[in-house]
Amino acid sequence: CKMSKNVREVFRLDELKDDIRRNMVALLGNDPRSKRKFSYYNALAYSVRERLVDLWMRTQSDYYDSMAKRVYYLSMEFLPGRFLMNYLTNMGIVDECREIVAELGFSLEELEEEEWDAGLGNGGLGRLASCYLDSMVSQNIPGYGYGILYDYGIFYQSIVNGNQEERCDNWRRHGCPWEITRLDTLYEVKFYGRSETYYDSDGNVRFRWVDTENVMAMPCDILIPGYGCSHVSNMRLWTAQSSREFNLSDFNRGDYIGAMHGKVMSENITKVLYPNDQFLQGMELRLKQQYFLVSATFQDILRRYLKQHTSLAALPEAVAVQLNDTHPAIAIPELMRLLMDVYGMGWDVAWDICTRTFAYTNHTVLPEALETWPVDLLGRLLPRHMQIIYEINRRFLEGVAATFPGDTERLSRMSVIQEEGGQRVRMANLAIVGSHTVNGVAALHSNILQTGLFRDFHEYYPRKIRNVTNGVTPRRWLMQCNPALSRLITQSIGPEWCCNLEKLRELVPLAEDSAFRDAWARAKLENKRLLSRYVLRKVQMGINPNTLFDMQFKRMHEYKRQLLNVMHVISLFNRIKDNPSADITPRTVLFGGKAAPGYYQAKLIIRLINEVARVVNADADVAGRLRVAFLPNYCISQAEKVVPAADLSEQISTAGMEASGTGNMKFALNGALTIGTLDGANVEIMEEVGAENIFIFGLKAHEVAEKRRSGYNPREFYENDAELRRVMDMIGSGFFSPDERGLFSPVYDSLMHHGDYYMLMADYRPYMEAQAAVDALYLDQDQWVRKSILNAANMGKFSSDRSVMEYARGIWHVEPLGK
Ligand code: 26Q
Repeated sequence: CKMSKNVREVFRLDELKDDIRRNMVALLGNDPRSKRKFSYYNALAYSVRERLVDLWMRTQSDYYDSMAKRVYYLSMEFLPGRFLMNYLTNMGIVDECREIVAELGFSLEELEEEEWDAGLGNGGLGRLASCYLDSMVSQNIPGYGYGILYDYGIFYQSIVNGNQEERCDNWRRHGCPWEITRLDTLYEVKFYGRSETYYDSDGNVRFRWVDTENVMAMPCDILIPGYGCSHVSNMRLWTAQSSREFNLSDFNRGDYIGAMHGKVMSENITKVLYPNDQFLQGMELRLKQQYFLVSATFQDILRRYLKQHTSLAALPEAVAVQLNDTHPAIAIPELMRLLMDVYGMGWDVAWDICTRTFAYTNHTVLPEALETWPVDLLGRLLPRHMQIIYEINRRFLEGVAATFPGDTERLSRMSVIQEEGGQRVRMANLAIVGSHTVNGVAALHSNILQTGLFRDFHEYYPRKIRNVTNGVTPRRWLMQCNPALSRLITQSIGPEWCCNLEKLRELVPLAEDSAFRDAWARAKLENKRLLSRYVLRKVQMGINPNTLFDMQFKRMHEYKRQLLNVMHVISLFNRIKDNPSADITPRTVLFGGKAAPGYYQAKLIIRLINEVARVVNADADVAGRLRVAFLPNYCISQAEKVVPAADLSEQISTAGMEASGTGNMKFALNGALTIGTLDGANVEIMEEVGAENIFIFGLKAHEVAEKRRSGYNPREFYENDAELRRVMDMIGSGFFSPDERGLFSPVYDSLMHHGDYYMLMADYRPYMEAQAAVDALYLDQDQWVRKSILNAANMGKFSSDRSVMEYARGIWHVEPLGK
């Protein structure tokens, strides 16, 4: 579509092979005759990257010359995965490169496999940030990602005797050809110390932050090429460097090792990504990471702004800052501090600038994931910010009290400071008060924010809380990961779909064309074959591509209910054992996902999946009809293999708990049918594909809430459903853990004795019925394939291009730059 120019010329493809050889020698110091794949991957990567630098600089000077408003996407996590194929895809040179690489004696796929994932995030929130960068730059919206360059990304998961083990992800051990380190740009970030009052020359009271411990922030840029490459942007990731004068007094006193200790400790700030998703532990180092990101980023933002402006008054017209959850919300008091203490503004002017600059995206309603920081911790690490937060809160509560006189309960609910159980700062409240717009990530979720979690705020600021439904980039999540299907789609409706995903609607009539359905089924089967080979390599298990591939890949969490899926698997097992000649639809049930290292229950469910798999896969009666596997180390590059091969996508969270989900979109876009609850974006997926093309079951969000209120009794389901009872008793009695009978008692107990908070027992029977409908439909391949096509065809809404344009027009107030 946009790929009109002659890419051979633009990217000097005639010279690419020579450049690869040159980089082998000059950059990597390798023998050009070497046949090491890793060297060739690197040499290719450098040769590709150098072809983008010009375009990047041109893009940046376009932004500068047009004085375009810039978007800064602040996120503690980005999850880009691998870069090589994404660069080639967006440059439009995949096929050309494949030929050149073949002439060098390699396949592009084998070089691709040499790259280690950039796993600088936990899951959905980080991947969303990466999809949004792709969509911003592909649509000429001047935007940058700002984050942290962790030395160690999300841990590497292996499975040993059925249990998760974590190993450190030393992802840059062999270097990273994509990063451009700016050794010469350093910003100082302050910590600790105290806030001091003084009088300026006009006699006004002012504040300064003194006696601080300082750490330097060094930027490292990674280019983000837009599709068609008319624009190239970057993410800027910060790494901590000790400051040169660190602990100078210790050096002077002759305490060399003591002084070095301080230096080393300060560089720890960017060592490791916290592997918790949806759960908070208040660690000082985490708060340091957050402020480190924010302080360095704002120095960079203001430096860039002040090159073209003399006053900060127009900052909101030139800069939009999106806070990816509350993790960077300390940016709000930080900008206040800069405007007042460094640039001398008064409170009201500074506050007006602040609230017109920030917008905040909420990604969760789980109470255990809402960030709060102890006042004493925050006040010790960032004393001046703590003062500013108190003042923000004082003024805010004054306004609330004026609107709702005498409503002290409301004041204590809305306060930025939580008083019960020791004072804590509620980062969500701070982010709402300091932003002009707050958004949820799917229609249902935004509704829950308005009427539940942030209800008081919605009453006070009736237009502040809105919805922007998440999306995924069709470049990585269809074009790049699924060449078989992409080729078929392009042959049938032309290439425009990848920048205008609504075009996929043109596939709808083709669902009635039997030749097209056959071609669709062939592409799907090819992907399933490729995945089968991968599974064989990874877990030494053969799976049959002609069975129904039933997949649940996502972080392990009780609310996502991988356990409910296991309960279905056990039920199928029992049915086969009871009636070995039963006519059942052959299935392969695949799982993947990491559990936070400290999340005992989630780790136990991984163990249960593996023990159930062991029993099921070894059983002769079951052979050929049911197989179960857990694929270790789910990550972006694994998702790119799994997603195109799925027949059935499991999206079965307790209604009201999954903010959006984005895996649901990726699977459906690649032609999987969804089995799911009316949760998160599943609701909108159903609206788009039609209720007849999706398997929806279970309690609705409001029913979950009602049941919680009126008293939910999980045992009732146990007593009234013999099949469920049998499943529970097998788990509880050690059927799957004969050497350790009590191993899974905590799983049993959580449902039977601890209230079954996620209501698996209530949803078991409806889920079983939905699964029966899946089985029946799969037997009618013609109908199945028809629905598979209709699913992909109706995913247009879930392009991150659409999401980003909604942010751009409705929140950031930026327009695509003309070109
Ligand atoms: C917070 C404080 C300290 C340590 C860790 C954290 C932390 C880190 C990551 C808390 C939460 C997260 C991640 C949240 C997340 O990924 N949420 C998901 O966001 C997706 C994108 O909007 C949604 O699709 C998912 O529904 C939501 O679960």
